[in-house]
Amino acid sequence: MNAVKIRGLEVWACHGVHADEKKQKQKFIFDCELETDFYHGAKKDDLAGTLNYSAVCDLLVETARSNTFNLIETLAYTGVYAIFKAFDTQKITLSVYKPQAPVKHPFNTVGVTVGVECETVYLSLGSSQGDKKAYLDNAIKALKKTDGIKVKKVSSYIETEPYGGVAENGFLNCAVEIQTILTPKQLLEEIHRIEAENGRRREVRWGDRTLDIDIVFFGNKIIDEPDLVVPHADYLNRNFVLEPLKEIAPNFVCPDSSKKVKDLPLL
Ligand code: GSY
Repeated sequence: MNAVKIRGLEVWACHGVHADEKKQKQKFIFDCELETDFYHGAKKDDLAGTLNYSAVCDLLVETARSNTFNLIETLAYTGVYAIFKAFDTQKITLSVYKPQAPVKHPFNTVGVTVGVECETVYLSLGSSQGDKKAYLDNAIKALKKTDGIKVKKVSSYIETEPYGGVAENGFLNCAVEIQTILTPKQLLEEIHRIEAENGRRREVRWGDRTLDIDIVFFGNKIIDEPDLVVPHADYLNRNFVLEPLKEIAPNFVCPDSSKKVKDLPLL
């Protein structure tokens, strides 16, 4: 494991619940640890092969100075999202300290820590109502705009027959590879938000819908909870999931079977 570390980065900015904290700058301190593979950067002695800690400091200072938050929790998450967007890193740990916080007792400092890990996730998108292509396009745009998500690959859009015996319209389907620092439940919340913003009603199970986004794989995780099953419970029976996945992730190893996606049979 390789990591770039920043300790004690000082910035004067306006964050706090009290009105005067929003006007009067006070001191905030960042500690940051970014997991990244700089083996080749070190071997070539080349800054391009690692994370530039000075650029990370610039980004954190800019994030702190250009916002005014009530909570250092929000400042910490905003910093984490900014780092994730700008740099290639597997793991981010960011602490924010507020040594001049309005606490009526002698104290050293107060602070919070956010720790996240980056996972590769495969999503299956489908639409069978209205302007189907526009719904898939909108979903991809919304994923790109979501904090903590980077869209890496999008498959071709394919026309498919309705599956499951309830929906009547033909579907347009695709698969999307994202990298995310959200947890599975946080990602599910964002997916539900994007579906709702695109007119999705949860009325008829298996029925026609403007937009459906399913999590097929979440890294190597196996999840079996009432509201989330990963890998997707029925993906092996759905050519409309497998075909686009074979296009963008042929060598992904399915965590439930250890088979590569390219070797999964179409039905
Ligand atoms: O769970 C996905 C929604 N859905 C689809 C779909 O996306 N494509 C096809 N072909 N049939 C479907 N039936 C349902 S429900």
